[in-house]
Amino acid sequence: MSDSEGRSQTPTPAKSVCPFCGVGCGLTYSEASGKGTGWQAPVNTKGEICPKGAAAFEPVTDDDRLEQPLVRENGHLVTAPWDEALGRIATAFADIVEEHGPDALTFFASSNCTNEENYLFQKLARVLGTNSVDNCARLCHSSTVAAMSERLGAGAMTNTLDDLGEADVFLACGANPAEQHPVIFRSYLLPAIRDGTTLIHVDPRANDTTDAADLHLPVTPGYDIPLLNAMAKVIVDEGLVDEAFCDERVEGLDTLREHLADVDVAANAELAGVDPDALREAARLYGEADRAAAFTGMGMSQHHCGTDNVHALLNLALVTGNVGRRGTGVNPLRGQNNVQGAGDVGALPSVLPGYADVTDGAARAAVAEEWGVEPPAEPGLTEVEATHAAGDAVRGAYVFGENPAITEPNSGRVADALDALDFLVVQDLYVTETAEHADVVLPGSAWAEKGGTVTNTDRQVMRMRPMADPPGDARRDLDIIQSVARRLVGETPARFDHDGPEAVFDELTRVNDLYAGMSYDGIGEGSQRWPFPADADEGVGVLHEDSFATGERTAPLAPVDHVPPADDLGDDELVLTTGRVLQHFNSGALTRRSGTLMKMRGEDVVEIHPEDAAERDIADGDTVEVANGRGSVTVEATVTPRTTRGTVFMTFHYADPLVNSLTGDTLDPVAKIPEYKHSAVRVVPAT
Ligand SMILES: Nc1nc2c(c(=O)[nH]1)N[C@H]1C(S)=C(S)[C@@H](COP(=O)(O)OP(=O)(O)OC[C@H]3O[C@@H](n4cnc5c(=O)[nH]c(N)nc54)[C@H](O)[C@@H]3O)O[C@H]1N2
Ligand SMILES: Nc1nc2c(c(=O)[nH]1)N[C@H]1C(S)=C(S)[C@@H](COP(=O)(O)OP(=O)(O)OC[C@H]3O[C@@H](n4cnc5c(=O)[nH]c(N)nc54)[C@H](O)[C@@H]3O)O[C@H]1N2
Ligand code: SF4
Ligand SMILES: [Mo]
Repeated sequence: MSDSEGRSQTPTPAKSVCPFCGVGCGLTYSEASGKGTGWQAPVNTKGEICPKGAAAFEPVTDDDRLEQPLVRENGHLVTAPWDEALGRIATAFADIVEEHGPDALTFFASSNCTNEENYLFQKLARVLGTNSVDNCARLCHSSTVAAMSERLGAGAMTNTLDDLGEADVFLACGANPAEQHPVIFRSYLLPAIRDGTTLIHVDPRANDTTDAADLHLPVTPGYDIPLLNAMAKVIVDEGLVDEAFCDERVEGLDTLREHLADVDVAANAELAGVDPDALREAARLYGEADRAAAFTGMGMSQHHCGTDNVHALLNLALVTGNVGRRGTGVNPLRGQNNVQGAGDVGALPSVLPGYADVTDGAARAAVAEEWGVEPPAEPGLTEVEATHAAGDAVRGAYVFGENPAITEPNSGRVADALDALDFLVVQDLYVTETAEHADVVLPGSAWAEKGGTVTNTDRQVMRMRPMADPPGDARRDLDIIQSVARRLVGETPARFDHDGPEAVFDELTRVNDLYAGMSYDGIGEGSQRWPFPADADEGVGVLHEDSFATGERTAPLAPVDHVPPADDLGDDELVLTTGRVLQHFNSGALTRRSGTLMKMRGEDVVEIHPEDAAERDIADGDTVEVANGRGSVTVEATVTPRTTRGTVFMTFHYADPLVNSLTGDTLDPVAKIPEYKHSAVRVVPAT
């Protein structure tokens, strides 16, 4: 179909990248089926995709897409011309800056959007005079990145998808790649497992990943440190330390040994809710392997001790010499198709493009040379911190491609915070639950309506290509950001007039050392991987081979102690942990609107163990109330032994039940990530 201006929502096939997870599968349009189909791209080399990829064109052809800007009039959102919507933003933001200074503005960038869009978005924040720009990497792997950057000098996957299959052992801790990174699981991990690689899965609930595991440790949520420390103790006691590697590449082995001296393996196993013999077996399998690769996910990162959780895992990898070689390492499987890139291009409050610290004067000067404006020197607010400051220090927010009303913790508080802002701008495809609080809503472009680059979980920069036009008066996100910026920044020398994404990427390569030397032509239909040194064709594969990314030959060990979860557990209470399923994505903004995916999984359930259910007179299929002091939801119970005793599980993919009305907002002190994976709740039959 085309509209009167010749815009077409019927896609024309082109080689692009899936808009959902960080695997980064090549995706194009099948004219035969009207669905997404894979092409032979850098990651999915045989064109394989998962059900979300197949459904990815539904938002492109959806009649419910936002087609006009909206502005708030007498309490209601009404359509308005672009000029008026942009004018209102310019006036409101200028007033806020004049009255309260630029740090009263906050910018939520989008890990669902391109490097070019995020680069210009963070540039806009900084040219306006604030470093308060963040993206929802904060909510997923910020703790992982904090621990890994401190210890190894880089927060990204140490290894590549291609070499991981050489591992003898996979240790997956708090990650469920069978559902969350399906093409990595099926095309890279499962073939190795079938070929003899042993999979150890540490997860409070059995899921599709566990089904492929040789050993399952059903840890109680929040108790990974006791478990990992006990594994380290077994490794140290049983002579499984790689002494040669430690001599050359590791510091602090004696201190770690002393710290572990008091650890009682059986007591730690009991605390963590796992069988001590199974824990010992896991330690031996990992410690004896020639090559062991660890994967770490949200079960580790989303705790108020998330950074320490990852430190405990890094200790294991370092003492056993499992870093810097093929088939080893510590590998965070990243979230959205461009969460890696959003950080790489500087959409974070404490770093500039390429992770240069904002407090580093030389780094600021280097950026100023390109922009003509120097970014501020003080780190800005993180997401959640910014939400908590809404109405006080923060008066205006620009939310680009995120849905915090559903996804930030303690949603009752989030809704109040969004309403407490003087002015909220949301740029999205739909009138989302967040947009309902907005003063101006800008209609953006879906993935298949734009070009640009995204960076996947193993650091490969790939190109997206447009296949359709945005519907109605909706515009490409890059054009929108440029228009807003030109209205807001006035007479500064900073450029926001690039002729398309390639010109923005060229500028990015000049200010981001990791991307230096990359180009659209060089990427072509393949990928370029960071770091991208001048003498490499494809970028560096395995990191930390001869020296760590810190520049040092050695990395320190970091002894850590158990940190009790923020919520105390009352006698009749259970632990609620939250996560994901294959068919839906994050806030569900796209997947809840997909007929195909809703047919596969229409509504949420709470998974509860049979003994916990029996104690509460709950039968499979009953409607129950899950509640605590923060909120309450009503949901159907699935009684299943796959979740561990004492723990219940729900997803956060639905607006109703809104699981984040139950989660707490205590933050990890280093990374500021919330504790999504442990909340105390009562579960009772609904009356
Ligand atoms: N299908 C699908 N795929 C996705 C997404 C999606 O929404 N849907 N989202 C993308 C994003 S943004 C991200 S960040 C990634 C996340 O990918 P994952 O890290 O795999 O995501 P989760 O399901 O949140 O958490 C993983 C597992 O942690 C377990 N867990 C809970 N608490 C604990 C604990 O205390 N300790 C341990 N060891 N495990 C625990 C949960 O039971 C769950 O199986 O997925 C990406 N891919
Ligand atoms: N309880 C609980 N809560 C969690 C988590 C958990 O495990 N448990 N996980 C956390 C994690 S890891 C993450 S990453 C966050 C995710 O939190 P969010 O980023 O808030 O969630 P998304 O659903 O990915 O939001 C994407 C938004 O962008 C819009 N969008 C998609 N594509 C485009 C585009 O091309 N252009 C524009 N303009 N808009 C677009 C979508 O419509 C949607 O509204 O949730 C966090 N919240
Ligand atoms: S595995 Fe991830 S990137 Fe690949 S098709 Fe599925 S959602 Fe898209
Ligand atoms: Mo995420």
